[in-house]
Amino acid sequence: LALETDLRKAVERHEFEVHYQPILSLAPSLIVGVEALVRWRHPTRGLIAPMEFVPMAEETGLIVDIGGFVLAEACRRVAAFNAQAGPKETLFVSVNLSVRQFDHEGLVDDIRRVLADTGMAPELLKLEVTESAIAANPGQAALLLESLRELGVGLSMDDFGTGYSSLSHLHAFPFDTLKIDRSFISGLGQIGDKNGKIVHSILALAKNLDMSVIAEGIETDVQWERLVDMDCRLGQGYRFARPGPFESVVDGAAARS
Ligand code: G
Ligand code: G
Ligand code: MN
Ligand code: NA
Repeated sequence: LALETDLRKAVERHEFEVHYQPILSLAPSLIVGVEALVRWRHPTRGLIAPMEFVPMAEETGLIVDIGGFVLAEACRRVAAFNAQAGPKETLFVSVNLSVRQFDHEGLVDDIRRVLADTGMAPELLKLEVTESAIAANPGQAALLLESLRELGVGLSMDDFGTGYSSLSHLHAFPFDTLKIDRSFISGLGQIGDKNGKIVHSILALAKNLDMSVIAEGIETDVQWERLVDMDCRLGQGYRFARPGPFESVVDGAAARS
């Protein structure tokens, strides 16, 4: 397969880069963290989005190497930023973990080493895990997530509401943050607005469970206002910033606030 061969070469040649999307406090809007999102800098095709290669990277297991790179690079970047930032200006960084990385024996040690090597504060690293990653092997996931939690890092359930049996997962796994999937944010403020009730319920649930919430995919002022009305504290989306190189998104977000 052409893509698989290319992807193997890309890993050897270090053709990946990390873009960042700001995560903001919503009232007032202020950058508080970033989500790391991988891109492939292909020698002839230019910048390739993860949708086009992450599935193949997961199938082949190459995501273990790629994910390791993303983690180290993101921690290096954000730790360097935090080292020169004031105490109230430090950022957290969210890194997506693939289920294939769960199978990798050395994951916890790798993360511990990255934290030590980069000087990244553990409490400012958040690992994003989807419900489907957990559903694949709940027993293994529970043990792994507990070990990660012991490192002092945060755990976010990504794409919340799109997987299944999410409620039992919330209860059984040590997540501290819920990321509301953007499919629930998109209809906010539109006629009918069923999503408003769902988002409202998710916020109440998270509050009862003492979890933070991040709304994903905020694209409009109306969606933003509805979330603030519902007391949703954190969010990300094109309304504020698209993912981009670290310097540009962080400077851009600071300039707008
Ligand atoms: O950046 P973009 O919106 O195109 O991301 C699309 C998808 O790719 C998202 O579901 C995101 O979680 C996933 N993704 C982006 N970066 C990474 C990464 O570093 N590791 C993993 N496992 N998934 C990623
Ligand atoms: O699946 P995950 O939540 O990790 O992926 C984040 C993805 O969502 C990235 O691909 C990012 O580019 C995308 N994204 C971020 N903000 C918005 C937005 O406001 N609208 C849409 N449609 N996608 C967004
Ligand atoms: Mn994510
Ligand atoms: Na998500």
